[in-house]
Amino acid sequence: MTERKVAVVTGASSGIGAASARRLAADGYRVVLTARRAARLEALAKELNAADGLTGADAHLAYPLDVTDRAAVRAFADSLGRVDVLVNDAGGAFGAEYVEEADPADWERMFQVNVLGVLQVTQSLLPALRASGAGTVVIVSSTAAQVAYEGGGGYAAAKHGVHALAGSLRLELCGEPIRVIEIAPGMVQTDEFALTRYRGDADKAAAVYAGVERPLTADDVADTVSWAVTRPPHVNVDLLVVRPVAQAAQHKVARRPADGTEAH
Ligand code: 8X3
Repeated sequence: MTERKVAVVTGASSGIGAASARRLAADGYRVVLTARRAARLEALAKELNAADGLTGADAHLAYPLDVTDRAAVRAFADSLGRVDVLVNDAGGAFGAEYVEEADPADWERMFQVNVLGVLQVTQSLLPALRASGAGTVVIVSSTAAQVAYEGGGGYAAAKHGVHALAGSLRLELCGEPIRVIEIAPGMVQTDEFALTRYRGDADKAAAVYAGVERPLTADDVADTVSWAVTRPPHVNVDLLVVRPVAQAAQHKVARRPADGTEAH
């Protein structure tokens, strides 16, 4: 039996999920990495195991999983022993069309991964989190969980949905030793988020961050995940909003124009 506390991280193949897994491993957790892309997960688990000198049952684990596959999520939960922390990071934005033009299939995918994925993984792991005596559920939402913006209708609707899930769950678990933490990042520059939203259009993805002085990185958000998770168990960080200094609000972003002069 492992002595380490166990943290399950979804969406751990890249971006905030991978950074959070790295950070929680550094914090001393045994990390169970899940995402659909097995090769990436296995490479990260191998890296973390080499760094921590872990082998066998104590080792960090890569478990390929699609959080939208209910039966697979159940089987995953059944395969686990101890679980102290669950970080729900799997998510994404698919398309940036205005509501008038949006494809309901994109919205359905966004609801599946951003809302129902969190529901299914959280439901399935609650018994183990409860059994830990001091469980933590982290939901990585977005500032899109708080405000709508043009072209963000489906994503904002899904993230508002998972914000509501976090709120209901926190109320329903009141009196139990499980805390529910929502972390809402604003502009974070990762390899894939904007590229996925713009369906692989690298120019449009790059334009999101153009001229912005230091957008947040995945490591910056992982730092907040780590901080919230490592507070004493009676301390619940209900909602943590984190943005780059250059983004005062969703629509208020300071950008340097291409000629280098300052403009706000
Ligand atoms: C990502 C932040 O501004 O693209 O969740 O909605 S934003």
